[in-house]
Amino acid sequence: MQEVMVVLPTYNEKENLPLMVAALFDLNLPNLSLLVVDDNSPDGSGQIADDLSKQHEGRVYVLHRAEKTGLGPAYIAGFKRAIALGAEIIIQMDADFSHQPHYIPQLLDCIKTHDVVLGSRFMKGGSVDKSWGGYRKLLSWWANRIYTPLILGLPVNDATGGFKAWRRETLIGMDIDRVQSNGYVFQVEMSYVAHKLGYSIAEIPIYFPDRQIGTSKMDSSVALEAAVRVWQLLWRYRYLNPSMRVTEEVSAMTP
Ligand SMILES: Nc1nc2c(ncn2[C@@H]2O[C@H](COP(=O)(O)OP(=O)(O)OP(=O)(O)O)[C@@H](O)[C@H]2O)c(=O)[nH]1
Ligand SMILES: [Mg+2]
Repeated sequence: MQEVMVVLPTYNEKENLPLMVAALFDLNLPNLSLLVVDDNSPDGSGQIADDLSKQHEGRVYVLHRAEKTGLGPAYIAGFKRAIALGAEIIIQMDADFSHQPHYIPQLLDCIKTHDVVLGSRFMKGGSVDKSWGGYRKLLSWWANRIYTPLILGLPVNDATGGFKAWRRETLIGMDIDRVQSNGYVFQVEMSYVAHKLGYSIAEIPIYFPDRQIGTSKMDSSVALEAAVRVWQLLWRYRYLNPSMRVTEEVSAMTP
């Protein structure tokens, strides 16, 4: 059975983290472990993660980073550690329950036949929190489903979606150290690099509830900035093609 590792970035998630760990283990997937990536949260999430790691020895790992540098660098560091720990399938998800653990079996099913799977809010069957007003919903739908995919030629219905399953070979092949962006654009950049390198992307519909506990701390989340940065991605990766995949043998990630 393939080893699955959930990479869970945390910054001030002391209430959500124990609930999330319990919910993940409640899935009863014997080959599932998790890696918490904590950026020295002032609320002590890192200590809570260490305690959980002791409680669930060999199933909960913790990567402590000295300072908060944003979601992108936290994920890149987490992916590299998960690969070093031998993970075959890597799941990325928020710790605030906007990404609901019960979708994981579906992600795992789909990753058998695709190189990356995306939990999608804006495909048929997907949806966002019922409290979102019409304007917010429309703007987000347009940005994720029309604007970004159209500019980049990216065949996804949720460009900034951050609930994904990756095959180990996909992340290695993408040479993820190249990915520098943060916030919403990080999610776009990862999917775009995968697509340009010819990896197959599947989507499953998800319902995305707003966080119930804690506060948002996405730093570069200004929508307008993200909209401009999409053009930068187009330029930056204009020559990227499937012949440029990195193999496990020459990857800097696998010594
Ligand atoms: N390690 C780390 N985790 C982060 C950082 N920024 C955000 N996170 C975590 O990344 C996930 C997503 O961040 P959120 O604050 O929920 O961002 P968001 O979903 O845009 O905002 P909300 O709509 O308020 O939920 C959560 O699990 C956060 O704790 C960071 O700089 N470092
Ligand atoms: Mg959130």
